[in-house]
Amino acid sequence: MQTRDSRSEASESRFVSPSHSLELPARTASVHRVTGETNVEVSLNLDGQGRCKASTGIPFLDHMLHQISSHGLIDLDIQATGDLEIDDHHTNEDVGITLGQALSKALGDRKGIVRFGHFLAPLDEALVQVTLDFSGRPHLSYGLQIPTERVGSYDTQLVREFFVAVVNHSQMTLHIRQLDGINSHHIIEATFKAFARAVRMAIEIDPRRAHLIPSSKGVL
Ligand SMILES: [Mn+2]
Repeated sequence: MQTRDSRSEASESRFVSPSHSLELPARTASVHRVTGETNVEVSLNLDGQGRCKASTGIPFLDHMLHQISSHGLIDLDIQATGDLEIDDHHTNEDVGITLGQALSKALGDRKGIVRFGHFLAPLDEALVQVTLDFSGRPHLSYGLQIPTERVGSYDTQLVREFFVAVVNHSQMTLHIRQLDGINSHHIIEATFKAFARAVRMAIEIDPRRAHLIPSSKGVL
C-alpha cells in the first residue's frame, strides 16, 4: 500500500495544483464617503451571486449598477444621497468614485487575480467591447457615441464621468469601444454588461498563481 508521502511526491513530480490549497481571504469591502455634495455608502462582495441593492436617487444609474452586480457576480449594496436639486452630476460621479475605491479595497494587493478582462456584449443592435486591466495605472479610452442627450432623465454625458471616476479610484486601465448601436439605452446598457463581464473575468482567481501578484514586476 502506498504511503501518503510517496503519493504526494509522485504527484508533485508531474504537476502542482495550487487550487487544492486555495485559501483566500473574503474579498469584501465597505466604503462610506461624505462630501458637501453627496453621501455615498458602498458595500460589495467580489465573490458574490449578483445580489444588488442600489438606491442612488438616479433611476437609470441604479439600472446600470444592477448590470454590474448581476453580470459581474458581485454582491453590491449602494446607497447614495446627493444634491440632485442641482443635477445628477455630483451624485453620479461620487457613486463612481466610491465604487472604484471599494473595488480597489476588496482586491487589496491584487494577489491571485487574472488581472485582465475583456468582453463583447450585444444588446439588440448595439455591440460594445470592453477591455480592462487592474494595472494600477488609471487610463480610460472612451469610444461611445451616444446619439441622444438623455435617456429618460439621465444625461448621457454622465456615462463617461462615471467611468472616469471608477477608473481613477480603482486604478484600472479601461478601453470601451462601440462597434455598433443606434439606441442610446441599448448602447449604454451593453457597455455596462460588457464592463461587468470583463470585471468578472479580471477578478477571478487564477489557480495556477493564486498566491502571486500577477505582474512581472511583482507589484501592481
Ligand atoms: Mn435596460
